[in-house]
Order: sequence, then C-alpha cells, then structure tokens
Amino acid sequence: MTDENVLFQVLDSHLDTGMRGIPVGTCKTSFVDPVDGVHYAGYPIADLSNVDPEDAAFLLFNKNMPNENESKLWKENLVKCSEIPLGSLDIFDSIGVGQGHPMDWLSMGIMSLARAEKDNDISSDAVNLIAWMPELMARLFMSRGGRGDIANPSNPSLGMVGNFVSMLGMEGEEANRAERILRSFLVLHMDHGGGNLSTFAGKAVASSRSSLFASIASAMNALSGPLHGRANQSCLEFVQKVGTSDPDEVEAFVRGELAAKRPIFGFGHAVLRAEDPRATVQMGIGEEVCPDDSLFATVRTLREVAPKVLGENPKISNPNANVDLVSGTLLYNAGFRKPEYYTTFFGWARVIGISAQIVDERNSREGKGVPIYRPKYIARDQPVRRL
Ligand code: NMX
Ligand code: MLT
Repeated sequence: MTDENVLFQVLDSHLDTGMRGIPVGTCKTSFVDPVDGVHYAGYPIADLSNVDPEDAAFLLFNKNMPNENESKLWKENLVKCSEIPLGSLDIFDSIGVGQGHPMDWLSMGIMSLARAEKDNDISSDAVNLIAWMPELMARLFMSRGGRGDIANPSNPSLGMVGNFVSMLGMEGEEANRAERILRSFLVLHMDHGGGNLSTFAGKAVASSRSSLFASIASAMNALSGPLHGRANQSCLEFVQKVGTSDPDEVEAFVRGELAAKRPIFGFGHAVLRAEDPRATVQMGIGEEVCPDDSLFATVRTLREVAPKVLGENPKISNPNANVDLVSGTLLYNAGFRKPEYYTTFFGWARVIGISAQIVDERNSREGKGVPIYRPKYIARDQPVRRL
C-alpha cells in the first residue's frame, strides 16, 4: 500500500471513542465540513434552505438539482405512490392514546408499512416510504394525541408538508406559518454525511440485505436518543426551564446544569467545529417569524452565553450551537406545542437522506452492494481459559 492510500492509522487511543474520525466507507449524498457544515451533493446547506423539500429529496437521490421538468415528474411520481396500503397503520389504533414515545410510534409505523415491501426492490420501497411519510406522520399525531381520524383526507398534490398540515386540520395563517417552518426544517435535517449514528445504524442494518423498512426503523431507533435526534425535544424543554433571557441568569443556569453533570442541549457536535450553519439559518427564520417570542429570546441569549461557558472546558471540542438549539422553538411557534413530537420531524427528514444513502450502498460494487458491515473489536480482559 502506498502512502497516499493510507487514510488513517488506527491507534489504541482510537478504541472506545465511538469510532470518532475513523473512516469506514464513502458517502455520495452529502459531506460535512467541520466549519462550513453539511453540503448536499456539493451545495452548502444554507443555499438550500428555501428549496422545495421534494426537490431537496431529488437532489439527494440523483446528486443534481432537478430542472423544471424533472421536478414535475418526481413530484407526480410521489403523488402517484402516496396511497398507504389499506390497514397498514391500524397498529396506531391499538397502542393507546398518549402511550409510548412518538419516536417509538414512528418506528412501529415504518415497520408496519414493511408489509408493502416490493421484493427487496429498495429503490421503489424508498420512493413509496417517502410518499407515505406525510400520512404516517399525520396519523401518528392524530392517533397518539387522541384526536381520532385525520382531519382531512390525504391530498398529496398539496406537497408533502402542505398535505401533512392539512391532514392535521390546520388552516389559514396557522397553516401558512407551520408550512413555512416545516419546509425549511425538513430540508435542513434530511442528511448529514454517512457517519451520524442514525444513518450509520440504518446502513449497517441494510448491509445484511434487510428490507428498507427494517433498516429505516432501526435508524429511527438510533435517532431517538437525547444525544442525537431527541436533543431537539430536550433542548426545547431546556429552553422552557431556563425561563429567562437575562444573560446573567442564563449563564447561572448553564453553569448549574454543567455542575449537575447534565448536557447543555443544542450545543456541541461530534464533527462540526463552528456554529452549525443549520442553526444560523434557523436563527434567521426565528428573527423572521417569531422575533418577539419569549422562548426565542432565551435561545438568542443562550447562543451568546453558552459557548463562552462551554469553551472554558478544553475537553469540549465544539462549544457552539448545533442544529437542535433553535429547531424546537421554531416548531413551538409553528403550532406544535408538545416537544415529545419534535424528533419525529427530524425522523421524517432523515428517512429521505438515509434511504438515499442505503440505495447508493445497495447499488455499489456494480449492483452487488456493500459487504455486510463487520468492524473489528479488540478483545480485552478475556484470557483464554479452560473449564
Ligand atoms: N454539554 C455538556 N457536555 C458536553 C457538551 C454539551 N453540550 N458537548 C460535549 N460535552 C462533553 C462530552 O459529554 C464529553 O464529556 P466526557 O469526556 O466526560 O464524556 C466531552 O465534552 C467531549 O465531548 P466532544 O468530543 O466535544 O463531543 P462528542 O463528540 O463526544 O459528543 C455531542 C457530541 C453532540 C453528543 C455532545 O456535544 C452533546 O452531548 N451535546 C448536547 C446534546 C445535543 O445537543 N445533541 C445534538 C447533536 C446533534 N444531533 O442532532 O445529533
Ligand atoms: C446532525 O445532523 O448533526 C447529525 O445527525 C449528528 C452527526 O452528524 O453526528
């Protein structure tokens, strides 16, 4: 092996670090620059924040922005595929109103749709799942919330977000605001390179040639943890607990949380080393849609104060805001008042990026697909023994 082929030398100190920084594969949908953040097929995320979510999905699958005709055909196909197989989500009627976390419902809903799997044709399964997500999400919200059937029948021609909002029964100004916030939310959260936990988990499961549904449900289970996707729920709860935008009080709160060994949600990142551009974009949306909101005022102060406090600890690689700092506050202002649902929106978005990455991996090696994942663990503290 020549030197230029050596990407990384594994040292003992790399073990038990959650594989931090260890290259394990390739990713075609997006890359994450530690300072400039995620780029979808080369486009910096901030440039994409106002594109149609459907077009961003096309970009991740096809690696180019759709022209007008491609966009039209892609959207028509999503409409065509949008009818959920009869009875597939009946499971939501049996879980019990308010029982279990919404991320568990999301995972169960996706597993339940597996009955419509197409002979392991993961490309069409991926398009179907993306087309079914708005109704799955709306049924999840209505059933878990004890609100009965969807408020309006599914109308996929409204677009994925418009249809979801309509199925929840939102109307007029409320619906417009929710749409504005959710459209950007979905685009910003769709993909983040190959190594984030949910994507990695989904691809690892898919490498055994498991179905797209089983793989994506696994990814959603990984996303449901508070250090990963559920940080958006925890962060809004945290912002509510702060309860002030006074810089001195906010600083005292942050210090108190650290002293109690609790994470400061919405800050830090495994790969990024500057403020996440997705946080910067969402701060801009907040200034546009809810500049006078008290939660947003707390977030504004946290963004100023927390990095200084976290920066005092040299162990913390990135004291700056991540994607989750403000997303919950925006969702709250979009009319979604229950933080426990927020990670399902993250999940909805990631279904798209992770599916695109799984399709790429399944098509690699001239259609043979990536080999089954099988990293090496170094045995420790287990000398050979005899009975
Ligand atoms: N609050 C408190 N401690 C922190 C924070 C934070 N925001 N960020 C890092 N640390 C600690 C971390 O727990 C670790 O401590 P120890 O060595 O005792 O285990 C130490 O600082 C070094 O961690 P890093 O290498 O800087 O970060 P790492 O890659 O391990 O973890 C996160 C990254 C994102 C898990 C971490 O920054 C964190 O827990 N943040 C708060 C939760 C959050 O907002 N998560 C959302 C991330 C984005 N996403 O959607 O996935
Ligand atoms: C993110 O969107 O920030 C990720 O999923 C977390 C990561 O990249 O590790």
